[in-house]
Amino acid sequence: MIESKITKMLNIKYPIFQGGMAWVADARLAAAVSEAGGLGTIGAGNAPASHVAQEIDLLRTLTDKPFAVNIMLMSPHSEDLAQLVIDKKVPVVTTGAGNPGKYMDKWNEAGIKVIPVIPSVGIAKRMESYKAFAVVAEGCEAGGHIGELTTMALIPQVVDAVDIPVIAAGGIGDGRGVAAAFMLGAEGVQCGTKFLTVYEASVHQNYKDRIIGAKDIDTISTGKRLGHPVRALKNPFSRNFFKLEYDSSVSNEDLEKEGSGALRIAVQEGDWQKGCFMAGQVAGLITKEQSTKEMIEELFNEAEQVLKGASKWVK
Ligand code: TUI
Repeated sequence: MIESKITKMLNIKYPIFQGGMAWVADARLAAAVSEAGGLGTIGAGNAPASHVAQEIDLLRTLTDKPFAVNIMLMSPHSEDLAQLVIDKKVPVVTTGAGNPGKYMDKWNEAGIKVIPVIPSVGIAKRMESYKAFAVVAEGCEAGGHIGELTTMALIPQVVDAVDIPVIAAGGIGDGRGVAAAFMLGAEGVQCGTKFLTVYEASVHQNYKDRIIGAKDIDTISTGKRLGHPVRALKNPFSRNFFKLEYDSSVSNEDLEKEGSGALRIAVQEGDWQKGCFMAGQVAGLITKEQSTKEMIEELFNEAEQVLKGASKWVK
């Protein structure tokens, strides 16, 4: 059993959040994670509030355990979603891809526990000043939209800079990674890629197969020129995007157009030529499909063994 401030404060069994992956993190996946003892998350992505409202209602028919909704702040629907989570009395809100500052007061007043995902110390401190409940500090090993720093460098610096709990994300793919996150001072972990291959993830089989088949060097970060770098599997889509990014005759507008819709194509159609298969560098550690419950139990059994054995280094 690994207990932390996060398990106690959120009333969950395992200190693990499931990332709010756009198009992937639906009610079925989130409910499976919460039922297994972690914090399941519905990822709003670019979906309208009406769709997310249905997902929240569906999740509540599947579990009565705590859950989160992730609001991706680049979404055109963020304003509506900010109100929806209040109306639906969502217990925990995580945010990504931006600064949630303008919503913090009303979320705090509504009693929502707000846990922004952040890529740097400065932003973590700003979130603490806005009275965030905790932060998820995400290193650039993660899949999807990423910052500059690695998890190994980021976590201890954020832990030293803030007094609120820090949850580590990016590059955590097995029990050793979970144990390492605790050693760096984190109170919990968030995983995304690891949840792509669970049975309850409604992701195209091609996506799952490509994650399972990936090696350590099979991801690439593209889109830095647009101000929002994204890590995904190397494939015809991402290699072409990388090429266009370094072609000065291609405008930023055309580059944005090239990327739009590509994540949905990967998740729903499994199209290896045209899809953006967002994934973290731990894809190379993922070797099988399994149930969410088994995956979380395996992860924490291994982490416990590693943490218990850690004293062998000290003479
Ligand atoms: O948000 C994520 N990962 C995501 S969002 C996403 S959807 C998307 N699709 C295409 C292009 C861009 C996004 C896919 N993956 N992770 C959390 C995260 N948040 N990473 C980095 C940040 C972040 C960046 C800047 C958080 C705050 C921030 O603040 C900037 C400011 O102005 O304070």
